[in-house]
Amino acid sequence: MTTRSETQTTLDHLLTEIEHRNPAQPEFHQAAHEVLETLAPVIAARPEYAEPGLVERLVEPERQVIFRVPWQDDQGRVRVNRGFRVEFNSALGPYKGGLRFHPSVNLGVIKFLGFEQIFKNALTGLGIGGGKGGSDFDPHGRSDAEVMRFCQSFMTELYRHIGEHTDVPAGDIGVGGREIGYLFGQYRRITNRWEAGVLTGKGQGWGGSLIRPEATGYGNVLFAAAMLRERGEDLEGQTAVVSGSGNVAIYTIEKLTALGANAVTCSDSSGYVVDEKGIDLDLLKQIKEVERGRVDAYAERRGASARFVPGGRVWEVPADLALPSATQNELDEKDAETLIRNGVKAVSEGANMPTTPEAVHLLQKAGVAFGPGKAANAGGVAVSALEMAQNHARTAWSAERVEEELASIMTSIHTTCHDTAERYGAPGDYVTGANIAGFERVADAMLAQGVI
Ligand code: NDP
Ligand code: 2IT
Repeated sequence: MTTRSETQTTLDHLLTEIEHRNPAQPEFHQAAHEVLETLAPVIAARPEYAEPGLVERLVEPERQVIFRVPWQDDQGRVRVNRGFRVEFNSALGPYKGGLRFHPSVNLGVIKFLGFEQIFKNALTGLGIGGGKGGSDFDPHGRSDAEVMRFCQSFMTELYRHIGEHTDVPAGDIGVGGREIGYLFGQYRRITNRWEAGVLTGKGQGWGGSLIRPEATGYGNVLFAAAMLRERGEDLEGQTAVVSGSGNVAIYTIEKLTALGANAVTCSDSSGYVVDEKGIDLDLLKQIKEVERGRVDAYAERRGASARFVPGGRVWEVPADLALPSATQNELDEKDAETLIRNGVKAVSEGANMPTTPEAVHLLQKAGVAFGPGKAANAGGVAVSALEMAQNHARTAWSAERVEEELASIMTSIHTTCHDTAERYGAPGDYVTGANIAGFERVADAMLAQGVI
């Protein structure tokens, strides 16, 4: 029987090896550290998990595809971007995970996201493996026609790697309903198949699930509410700071407001808006979803209650709850200190890995309830799996039914993380609970399926 500290030493050696084998991938190293630092208790307690090669296989993607994406801009100039799809782990089901279009995308970013996705998808309990993809293409300022040509070129390579039983992409940063439409159209044209289950996040008239656009934000608010309930509180009357102003942020604000909280901020890469009356969602949706504008336009049009702070971060606005919903490493140690000083009670991650490791440590030490993204934002991919189920049965569920299923999945993820943390001697530590619970499900399937 190996002890926890011997197991941790083995995991630390593996982490050093991961850094050497995957140079210049800091985000992937960060994600691997964050998971492997919490697994010693379960590996020490269950000898089958100490089998040589199990964790080594888990940190190595099953397949990684990198491809050229040439396209023509509106002036007829040829542009060249890089496309990625990392098929990380299919022990539990077809690879599943979003596509991100953002200039910061590189292989390390996609690997961090794909690695997180393995555990997140396992936590949903819905039989989906982990994958992620995207491109360094920047959709900001591009016309619809340019975005369409880019998506068509991207799919002209990607189509050969995906399929309803193989790998099922969806949206992420820079990829929403418009992009999924263009991608689906090109897949259908190339393959001559109506294969609805090859992509999720589709439009409602052609195979998309009701509540998929809302699911990540709604789910994160439900997760935050469950954490508060553990402390004898609820959302009613709480002030919340939300970062981002995209898909996740908008539906986070919508659910917070519906449940009686006051969401007072949103942001984009230009700065943030604080609105003491609470964010006016109709106005925000008009600016972001219809006009594809910047958040300063919100402050200009809203009147006296709102102001725009160029370049600032929402974490300086005093609040009971913080829901980071933009991008990785957007909430650092200094931000955590500010939040703690201002009396924050809970931080729940809508984005993937938005909180730096140092900040997570500070928040947990200060007794703040901390919901890691792989648990808190799993509602999006969970409803994607429900979309696949509807596509497979050639049916469409009502919004009420999907929302009920989402609520029950989020409650179950919360309970699983909470109870697992307690079982392994870390009560209240949702990071440990989520990592161990996700790991157990994937590791059991990998062990049963042999060395592949
Ligand atoms: P969107 O593209 O809809 O919105 C992204 C928002 O974040 C925008 O306001 C954007 O501002 C801001 N943002 C993105 N990158 C940066 C950056 N480097 N610096 C500052 N601001 C930035 O994406 P989503 O809402 O879909 O995704 C947000 C987060 O949620 C991501 O971490 C994603 O991985 C995660 N997530 C998404 C899910 C989904 O279903 N969509 C599911 C689970 C997690 P700007 O326009 O100025 O760039
Ligand atoms: O990070 C995520 O979970 C997503 N971007 C959603 C993935 C999906 O397949 O719906």
